[in-house]
Amino acid sequence: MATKNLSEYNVNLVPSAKNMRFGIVVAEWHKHITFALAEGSLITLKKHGVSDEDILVKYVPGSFELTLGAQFFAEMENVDAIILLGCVIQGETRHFDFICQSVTQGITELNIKYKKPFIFGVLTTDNEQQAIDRAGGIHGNKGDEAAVTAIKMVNLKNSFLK
Ligand code: DLZ
Repeated sequence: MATKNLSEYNVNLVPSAKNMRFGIVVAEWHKHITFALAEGSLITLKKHGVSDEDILVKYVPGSFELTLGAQFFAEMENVDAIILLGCVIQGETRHFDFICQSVTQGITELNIKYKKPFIFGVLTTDNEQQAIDRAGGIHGNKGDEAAVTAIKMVNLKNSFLK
């Protein structure tokens, strides 16, 4: 099966993000990957009209802490959506399963609890190369995809409020 390029999308289907405000939580584990994801999200948000002062970036130690970091954003900052960026690479132990399960479940619960978009920008890969390929490599950048998803979801929510 062909792998989707995470940075390719129809620009015409992305609404203007002017006046939207975003939080980004970045896990420091595998930071050569996650910082590249953050760079992708920043560039994409700005490309669609978000101003520098409307993008807040915070860091957590690992992907396991992304959920709580995002909850802090929801409770203490006035943001329309929060993008969670991490990278979990399969190792020799079952840590991978526990972290992936925790962050996936955590993000799902945050979406429901706060009724605002929390975007899953976590790479879960078998090895480091697969992660590099999706952090600005041959398969694009998951950070770009997460930013586009965040903009679309804020726009969707706003469409119900009009
Ligand atoms: C402990 C751990 C391991 C083994 N692997 C990863 C990983 O691949 N990606 C990641 O983001 N974090 C990893 N962590 C750290 C946990 O997310 C968490 O920070 C610690 O378990 C807290 O002590």
